[in-house]
Amino acid sequence: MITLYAFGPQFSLPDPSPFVTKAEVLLKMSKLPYEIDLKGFRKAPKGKLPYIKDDGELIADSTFIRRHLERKHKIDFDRGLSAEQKAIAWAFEKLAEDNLYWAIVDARWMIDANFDKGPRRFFDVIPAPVRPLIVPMIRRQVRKNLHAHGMGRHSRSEIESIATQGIDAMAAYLGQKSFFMGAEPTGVDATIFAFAASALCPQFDTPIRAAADRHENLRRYVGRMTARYYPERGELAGCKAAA
Ligand SMILES: N[C@@H](CCC(=O)N[C@@H](CS)C(=O)NCC(=O)O)C(=O)O
Repeated sequence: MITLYAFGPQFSLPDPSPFVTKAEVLLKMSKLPYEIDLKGFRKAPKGKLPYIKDDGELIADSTFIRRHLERKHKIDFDRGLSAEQKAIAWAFEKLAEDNLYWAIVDARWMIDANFDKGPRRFFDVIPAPVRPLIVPMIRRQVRKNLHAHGMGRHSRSEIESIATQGIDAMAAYLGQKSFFMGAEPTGVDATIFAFAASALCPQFDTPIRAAADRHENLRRYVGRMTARYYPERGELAGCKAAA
């Protein structure tokens, strides 16, 4: 049995981390049995979630989790795709993970109203007397991370325009297809779904959400992915589960 180390459902999402959701959808696609452990963050090999334990072996990072499933369990997530389609899928995946992600982090962590109803709640589990020390410290660290990445050096409106362009590109490429690369889901859908749902998350009121909300095809796509991979949920990120 594979163990997926996760944060656990929050903000009406399967997980606040799109990377954890991506890893979970990949596990669901692979149809391998897995369980979720919410207590693994402190022992994370790369200091981040997700990671998995498979037969005693720890694999950190959603990209390497996918590679592990492909190699060890012979799962072909890109069945039927040409080399050109695989290249496009990889480029969109990294657009979401290495660019859009940081705009979402900025919106959730740096806008006070979003922080208060979102990430601040992560710290409800630590004793109240130390919260006033820990919470600003972690928030400062996130600000540093944003700065180191580069996204944090832009003005808020510049960040939002970059995020909007990424979302528009995702929606344009999806077009009227059922899934990102065609009629059936492939590996990239785990990522696009996770990030589209994060962008659409109704908990956070941001231009990023407005940008995603403008694309009916993206909302219907999130609903379609929800129906397939989280059928127990009637809706996710404000999108009705429907095939
Ligand atoms: N490249 C990693 C990114 C994972 C990641 O950024 N995880 C974040 C949550 S979204 C995390 O665990 N952050 C904790 C920290 O940086 O302390 C992957 O694909 O899994």
